[in-house]
Amino acid sequence: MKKLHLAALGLLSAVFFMQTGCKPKNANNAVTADAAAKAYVAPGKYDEFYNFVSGGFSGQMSVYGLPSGRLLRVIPVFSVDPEKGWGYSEETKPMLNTSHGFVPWDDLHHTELSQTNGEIDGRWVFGNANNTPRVARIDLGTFRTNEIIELPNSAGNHSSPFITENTEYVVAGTRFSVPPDNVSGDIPISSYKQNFKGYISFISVGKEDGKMDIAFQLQLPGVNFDLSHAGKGKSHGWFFFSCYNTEQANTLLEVNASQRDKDFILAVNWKKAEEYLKAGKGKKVATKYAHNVYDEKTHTAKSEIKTEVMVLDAKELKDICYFIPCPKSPHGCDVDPTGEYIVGSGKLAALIPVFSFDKLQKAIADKQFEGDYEGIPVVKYEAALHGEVQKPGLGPLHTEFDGKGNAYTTFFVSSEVVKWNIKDLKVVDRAPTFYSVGHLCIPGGDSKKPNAKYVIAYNKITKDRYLPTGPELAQSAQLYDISGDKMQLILDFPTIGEPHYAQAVAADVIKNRSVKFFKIEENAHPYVAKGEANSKVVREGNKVHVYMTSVRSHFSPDNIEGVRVGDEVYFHVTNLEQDWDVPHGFAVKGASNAELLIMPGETQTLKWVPEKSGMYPIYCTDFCSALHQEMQGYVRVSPAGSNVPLTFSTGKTQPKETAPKK
Ligand code: K7E
Ligand code: CUA
Repeated sequence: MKKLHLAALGLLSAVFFMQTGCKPKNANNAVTADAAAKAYVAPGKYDEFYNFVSGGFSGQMSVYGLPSGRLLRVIPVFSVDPEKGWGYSEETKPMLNTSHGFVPWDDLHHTELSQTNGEIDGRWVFGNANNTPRVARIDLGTFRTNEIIELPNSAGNHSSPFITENTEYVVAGTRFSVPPDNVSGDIPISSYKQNFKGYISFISVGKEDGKMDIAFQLQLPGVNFDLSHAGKGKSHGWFFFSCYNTEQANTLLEVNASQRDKDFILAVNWKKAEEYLKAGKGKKVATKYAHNVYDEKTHTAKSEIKTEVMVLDAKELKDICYFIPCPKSPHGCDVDPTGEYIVGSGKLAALIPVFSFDKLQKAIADKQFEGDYEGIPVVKYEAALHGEVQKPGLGPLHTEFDGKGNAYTTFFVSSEVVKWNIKDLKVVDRAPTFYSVGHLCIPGGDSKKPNAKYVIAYNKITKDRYLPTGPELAQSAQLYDISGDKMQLILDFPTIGEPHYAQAVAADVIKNRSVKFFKIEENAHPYVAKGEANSKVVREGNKVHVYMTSVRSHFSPDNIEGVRVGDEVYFHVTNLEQDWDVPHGFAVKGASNAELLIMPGETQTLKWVPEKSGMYPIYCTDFCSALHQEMQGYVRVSPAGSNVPLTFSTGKTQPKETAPKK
């Protein structure tokens, strides 16, 4: 009895601790009177910034306007999206192809905007897939995912898709070390230390077209790579990765990967790696990974399985990689706008170490090593250290910069954003978050030129902040004005999925590149119908191809007969509109598929395999005109072997006949 009582007391005090740990004291008066005016964007007025926010386990990316917090768009990336037909239309299915086949979901943690000379250039935004390792490139003309590349020898791609200052490379480091693809993974888990390896991929990005290719992979010891950021300015040519589980545990990592006092930040000299590559020091290794590209002319994606990747062994090629000790399971790994300071955030550490690039270079030149870790030199902690921020808060995770010499770090456990001076390492301000903040974002906050008007905190817990909605509550974003000395909370809004990293940029960098519609004369889709006169239905064996057009407010054809049970029907719908913001939708009763949402000038295909004879309505799903509700039609399905002729028509009482193709 007494024991039980004590246990209950222990639990209570644990709950109490968690609550006081989570909930900041001044929660009630956190918003001041002028906050509403600062976040107010009048109806019809544009926001000042685009904010690209990762969707976490939703697998998507969402786009908000700031400072209003208005949701502008959800961009489907790694997860199917019936709202837009993403992953349901024949044209987009190949985008989700992998070496494991079609994977309809993933977990997107980080967004990264492309840069030129260390400044955001507004061309593309990249996203990582944390489950089945992939990197996606989204075009910021169309706000659509244009390319996805899978990563071999990897499992969980977390320290990604961070980029170099001219978008030369997007990186991807494996979160789980695993046996490489060219050896059997069917081995005892207990053989981790002998057989598991960690890989980091350097994905090259085409200067003009953005096309991605794996330039090389680095083979490293079997640890968990967590986050990364590229050097910039003076440290351009280097990349920094945090890693944990240097204990190489394979079970109960919460205990077993927290044994060592320090884990590492890995410094990679990628210019050196390029030299080795040129000198022929790489090895081509057999593997399989998918590379999927969406073509804006054919409006169709192609998936290719690649079978080789170039690997550099960091153990043999000694001066590519160096480990820097970093306290207690580092998470965030952030580089300041000058490229001199590298901030490591140990989740369990009571301080924040800040490393100096210059000191690191000197330490390497002077061989100030404390030994090696599986053949990779370990630089002495003090030799690379600029200094430590003392007692900043509890549970540091991520840091962004304002370009005025300040860093802003999130604290998950103490639920706050803390502003500190990079040079003297003194805390200058702190603001509570509601609650348990993960990432944060300052527009351009990881570039050479931050635009530090706001910081946005992305929170994991919103208990008591919004109306209850059952067991799960939305995650949230909180916007702070940081134009003055003190951070000022001005807005709080729920988000899509679970936001991790986000990036923001002045609207002017992107808004004028926005595509308004696709030119119909440039449409090179093999099943396009460029005008109603070209609409038709063609049978090829059991495949029925419908070349359909849509324009306000009818489909052509809108009456089809002669389809049989057992047929595969492909509705290739071309949207003939040549005007902004006039998509048409397309749906068929009973189809085990989503709708299509076809942009002006585009062709998209819905595959339908009718299983019962009968009458099947089709209709437009997007309210496109006053007579949108009239935008409908019928498909008659007859039993297998029926001799009802294949006919189609629009606005005719006598459907015209077409000769069945042989
Ligand atoms: Cu800190 Cu996946 Cu970037 Cu989330 S990670 S918070
Ligand atoms: Cu087309 Cu509604």
